[in-house]
Amino acid sequence: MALNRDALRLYLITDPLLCADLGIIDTVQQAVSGGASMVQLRDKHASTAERIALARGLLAALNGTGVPLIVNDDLEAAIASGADGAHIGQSDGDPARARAMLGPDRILGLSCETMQTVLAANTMPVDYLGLGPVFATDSKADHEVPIGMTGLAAMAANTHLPTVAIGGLNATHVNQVTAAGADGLAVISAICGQHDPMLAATAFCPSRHGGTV
Ligand code: TZP
Ligand code: MG
Repeated sequence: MALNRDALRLYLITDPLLCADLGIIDTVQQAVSGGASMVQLRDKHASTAERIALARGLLAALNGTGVPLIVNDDLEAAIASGADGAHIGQSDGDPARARAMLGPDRILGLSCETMQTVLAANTMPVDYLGLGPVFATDSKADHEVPIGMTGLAAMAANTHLPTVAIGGLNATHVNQVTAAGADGLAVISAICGQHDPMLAATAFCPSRHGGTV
């Protein structure tokens, strides 16, 4: 399992509607120029063939950057495209089965919305946990009850696995999320659909613009 914890620092998740103007590939390229350190292709309505094609395009765009590409929900697309891994939720099947399909080297992420699921994940063959939603968000329909920064801290303290916080987060939350013990922030709307995705990503990465945070 080949995940570098640092890759979770700024995890961009793509949304086809929010990225419609600029396009997913340009959005990702600009965000990575601004410091996005991991990318997830997430499109609930695409076919596997469409996901494979888009993932291949993204892999070409990311080539040489060292930024891993993860495919949401679709193990077949992750494998066929040559992506670096897959991300699944609690209702997307057994993580052990996902691991068996992906093999030992691809990255496998799992979403956890409760402490119970975090504790269960501690003995599962996954590489990182997505914890949230921290705050309510319009980017995910019917999301679970927000855990808040307090819930995030409790959940991060109860796992040895790398963690990324998700849900309603923007650049103003970097310090709080770090203090809560998560390795990074996963975001959709703070970057996708923003006028300047590079600038939007840079705001999460103080060292890139000489900040002191
Ligand atoms: N899972 C939990 S919240 C969420 C997902 C995919 C959406 C996060 O989007 P945003 O715009 O960063 O709140
Ligand atoms: Mg899912």
